[in-house]
Amino acid sequence: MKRLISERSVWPSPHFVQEHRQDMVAVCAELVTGLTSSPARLAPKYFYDALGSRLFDAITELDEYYPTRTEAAIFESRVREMARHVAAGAVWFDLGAGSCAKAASLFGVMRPGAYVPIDISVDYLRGSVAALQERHPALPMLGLGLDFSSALELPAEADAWLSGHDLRAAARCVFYPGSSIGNFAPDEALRLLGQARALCDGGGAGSGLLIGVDRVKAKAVLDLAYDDALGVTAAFNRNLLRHVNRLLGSDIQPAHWRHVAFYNEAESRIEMHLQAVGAQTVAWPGGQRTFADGERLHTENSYKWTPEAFEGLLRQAGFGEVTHWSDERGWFSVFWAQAS
Ligand code: AVI
Repeated sequence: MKRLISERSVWPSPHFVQEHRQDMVAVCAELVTGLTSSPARLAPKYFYDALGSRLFDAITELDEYYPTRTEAAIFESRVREMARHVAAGAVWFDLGAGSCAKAASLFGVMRPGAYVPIDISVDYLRGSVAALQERHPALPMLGLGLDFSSALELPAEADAWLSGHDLRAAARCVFYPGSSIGNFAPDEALRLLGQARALCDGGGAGSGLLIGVDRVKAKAVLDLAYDDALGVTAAFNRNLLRHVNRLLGSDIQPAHWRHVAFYNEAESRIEMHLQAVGAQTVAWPGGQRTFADGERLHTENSYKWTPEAFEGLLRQAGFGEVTHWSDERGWFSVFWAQAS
């Protein structure tokens, strides 16, 4: 006991580890490759500068954008059933935690043993985790700055933190709400789910993945959810260009690009593009590209799944028993996938 207390005191809670460092040379190279590809493309991760994150929060309040409130209602009404699957005392790994609000709303029923929010930047987590720690002073918390979209792997310091809290053998719950898995192409989603399974395997019995998934539905509903009447999603899409200008030093004129979003039924995905209004040349230090009138720049895919197809993906990733809960309209599902 004495040993435990002194080891724990080495880790004041919350503790933070910044694993990901933005490499500006690599970022610029990636942006130039995207801008000069045919068709041009920019990765959706560049939506989320400070203004983009606020615009996304505004999207979640729109009448047309049903996923956030539908998922919240599923959690609210089914959390007790979910708690029969998720082990009390589990270490929760919250992927893309942001404000940490979704996980925190489940703590009362789920009773985690530790909380590990993961986001690309620890700076973004600092404020939210500090406030959460005040509400849950006894819950060990570790904020991890990690770009899990390229690889979901715990840094050595996180392993040491778990050992220091005697949590190496505890069950693990990988929590990935918000249907962000839809922003990965199926092969990339499979890779990420496989890594989530490996993360679960590092823990004890009863580990698994709790994940929110947006479902295939009528095209009219999907089209509106990504092209709202107020134009908030259009602003979110165009803001990517401002962010790219800041990162790359380019001179793209957001006003000269039109928001285009539609459900591609053959691919089961929403596609978001920006379409050039008039021919234009975009320049950046060391390069340029001319876009013809009407030419498109691809900014995001958001894949929609049937429960059967997503369960198949979970099994392919190595998960065992799968359970899911959904809303009355069958628009959204929350899956629990047991690791072993
Ligand atoms: C973050 N992600 C789940 C959102 C989605 O629905 O694919 C991003 C988004 N793009 C436009 N609206 C919302």
